[in-house]
Amino acid sequence: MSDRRNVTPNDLSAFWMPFTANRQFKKAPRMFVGAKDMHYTTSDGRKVLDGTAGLWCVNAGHCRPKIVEAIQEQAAELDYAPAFQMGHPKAFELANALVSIAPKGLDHVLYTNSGSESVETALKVALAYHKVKGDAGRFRLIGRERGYHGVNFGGISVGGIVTNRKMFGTLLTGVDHMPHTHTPGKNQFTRGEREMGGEDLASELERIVTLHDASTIAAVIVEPVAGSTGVLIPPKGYLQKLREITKKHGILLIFDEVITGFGRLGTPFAADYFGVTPDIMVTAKGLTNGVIPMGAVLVSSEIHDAFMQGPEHVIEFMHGYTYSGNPIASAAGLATLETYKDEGLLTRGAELAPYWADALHSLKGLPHIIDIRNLGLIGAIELEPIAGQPTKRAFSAFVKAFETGILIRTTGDIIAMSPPLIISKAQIDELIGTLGSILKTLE
Ligand code: PXG
Ligand code: PLP
Repeated sequence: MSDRRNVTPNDLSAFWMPFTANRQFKKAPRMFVGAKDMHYTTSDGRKVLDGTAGLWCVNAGHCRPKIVEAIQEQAAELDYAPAFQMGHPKAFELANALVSIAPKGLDHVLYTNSGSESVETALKVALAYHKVKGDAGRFRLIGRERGYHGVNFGGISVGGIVTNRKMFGTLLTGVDHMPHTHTPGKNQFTRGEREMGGEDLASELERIVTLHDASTIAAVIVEPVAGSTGVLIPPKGYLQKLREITKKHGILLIFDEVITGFGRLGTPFAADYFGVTPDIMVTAKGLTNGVIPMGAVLVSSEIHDAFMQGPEHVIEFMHGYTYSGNPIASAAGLATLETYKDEGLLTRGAELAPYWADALHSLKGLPHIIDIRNLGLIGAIELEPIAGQPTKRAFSAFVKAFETGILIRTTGDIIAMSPPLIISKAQIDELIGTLGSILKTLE
């Protein structure tokens, strides 16, 4: 056992950091100590322009007054209330507020504390729904290659990121995957949705349904726009076709809107952008502006009502978290939705998207860039990997960007950006201009 007396306040060794190269980080740490609106402040006092809304979550910008006050007040008034067999008003208020901005038909909310927990919750609702309807033969879950659905067992099982799966044994059984929608070498530098092959790609689901038989399939889960894997914009017609196939076969369609929810595409949800309503919608991140951990799963009345039967004293769905609908998270969620509403942020992305797209695509022609993609206020720049050293080129862009004063994200050799929805045009110019100058210096 290590001797705890040896731990000094500045010792970085105890915290085993998530999705981080720990040894490399601890040799040259990058620390934020403050944030306001579009900027972070580093431990050495520099301002860094936030090009990623934290990790795709701070959609209204940092330390917004309404949200800060709501949290402070709630912490002093009611800190915690038991989540099971007890309630408090704000959890109900927030559920109503969420339903009022959600696509029509998604009328009930289950709370979680993260995107990963939202995914587990959604998958369990889907399986249990068929069971309560007397259709227990529907046990299969269908995800997609390169899909990211968080890091818990259900999520990595339906997810398709090999490095996130391969260490963890058998995972869930009864899972299959559709092909991903990444088409390197085709459709590069397209603005918005890609033209080719959407219906054909979605028809792969029909092949999987035929293979397993529809009567064994409970649900299909996809990100409307795959974010974590490097921003894969769906080809035109793809999501519409998935909806058509799932409906035809009585299979539930789950949209994982952890990244696309809360205005990222210039509409409240991606479901609105694409005109496709799923049966279950998974959210987190932007729900509380990233400030307090919280997620929410929205389900149709048909699903909810299927559970509301049998003796009334019996718990209808054996699931929930100690912190489901936590009072402080609920207060943060309500203040976040108010901030979005006050400032028109859930649709502001639609106004800015053409300017954002022009700025991003102006980088075409710089060294190493093999693709540029955009949708709403999401942008990605794919770099040619250094031969034999994948991820290195993009990571060095990330480090230089941080040192120069902008925050970007990289995954593999793809740079992803998703600024807070309050970004100004001048700040878009600054972000993309700085990134352009960094790309010119890359090895
Ligand atoms: N589903 C999707 C679609 C996500 O993008 C999760 C589930 C899991 O959420 P939690 O809250 O458990 O992390 C996510 C999270 C990145 C990045 O830079 C993406 C995520 C998280 C951290 C970094 O791409 N997505
Ligand atoms: N592990 C143990 C021993 C517990 O008692 C609980 C909750 O009561 C959990 C895990 C789950 O924790 P949570 O509800 O915060 O997800």
